[in-house]
Amino acid sequence: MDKIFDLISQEDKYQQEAIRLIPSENFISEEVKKVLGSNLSNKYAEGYPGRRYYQGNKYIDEIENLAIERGKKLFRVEHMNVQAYSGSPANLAVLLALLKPGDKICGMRLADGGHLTHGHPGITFSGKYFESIQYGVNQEGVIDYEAVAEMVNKEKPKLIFCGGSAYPWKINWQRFSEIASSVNAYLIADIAHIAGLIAGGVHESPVNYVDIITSTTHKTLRGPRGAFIGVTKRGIKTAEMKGDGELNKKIDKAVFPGLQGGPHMNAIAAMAVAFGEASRPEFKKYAQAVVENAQVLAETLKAAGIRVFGTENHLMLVDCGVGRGKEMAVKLENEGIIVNANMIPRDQGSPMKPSGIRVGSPAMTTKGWGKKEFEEVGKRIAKVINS
Ligand code: DSN
Repeated sequence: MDKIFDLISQEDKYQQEAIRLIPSENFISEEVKKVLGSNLSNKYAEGYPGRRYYQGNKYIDEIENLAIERGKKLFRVEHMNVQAYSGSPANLAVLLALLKPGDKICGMRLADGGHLTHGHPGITFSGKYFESIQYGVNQEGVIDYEAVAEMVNKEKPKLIFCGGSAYPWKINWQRFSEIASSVNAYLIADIAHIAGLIAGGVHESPVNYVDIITSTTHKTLRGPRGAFIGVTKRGIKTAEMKGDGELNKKIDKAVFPGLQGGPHMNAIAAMAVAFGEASRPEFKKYAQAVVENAQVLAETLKAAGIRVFGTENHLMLVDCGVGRGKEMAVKLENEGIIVNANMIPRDQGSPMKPSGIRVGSPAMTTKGWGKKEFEEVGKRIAKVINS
């Protein structure tokens, strides 16, 4: 048998035994797993339902339509594209659809909790091919909305991203909407981290405040690795008002043929299954537990004298002392507790030697952990950091 199967079974065992606290990871259901490994991998389906460049797509069209319909209903958007291979291509598709190279974009700094695709300067596509301005957080790690408004008013970006990868607080969608409207900018909510919390009803949806919602489907949403781009009512109106034409078509054209070729139909079908799972009452309970468990963990760490940023969602940033984040992450890994090193707000360390770790509750909550287990693991983490 191929060696790869042996490695997969070792990884399986490791995933079952480890305490997995990386906030962007989760455990998919057996149904999602089955669909990912199905013969849908065999298909090529460039194009969209009813408009394919290949024959033989009658069932594929139904599958993609089902994913779209379930996704639209779950996130209450007018249009959904489910073909982007993951979150980064989804964000790039939005930039390709709405802007010209060199246009100005605005997003949260990576070091403050943002994402590479939100205009991180120098090395990324979003930072090299667009002029990027970046906002940050205050001393407490909360977005400084007044500073964002001031910067946006002065710089007049054409597009603003809100949302991030290491931001432990709720986002004030309404405030962002006012800021974007004041300069007639498109507003994009990247909800990759909190999509499950929104689907589960424990976080407010940005749908009434933003033009486009992008998200991965594998974090708190607990689906396959993939992404969607949702166009809101507001987005359709904004594009019309700007004379930009039909936003739905622009997004679809940007994903295919703009950026990608054939969609991964196994992932799209698995997304349909995950959307179905996320619309059930059990998922609401799950989302609620994710937030409660994260809060118990944060409080346990704080009670041990550790500075913690958060939390109102599924994750927190834990101050381990200047430059000690990676060292702590490695020590915790040796104890079977898996987290990632991360910058903390106003970090005195560096990206390669950050001062914090990022910790989250989604995966272990899926495994059935409750407050007791999160309190226990909090004490173990505190012991390592304080030693
Ligand atoms: N790398 C993802 C995360 O872990 O949050 C974001 O791209």
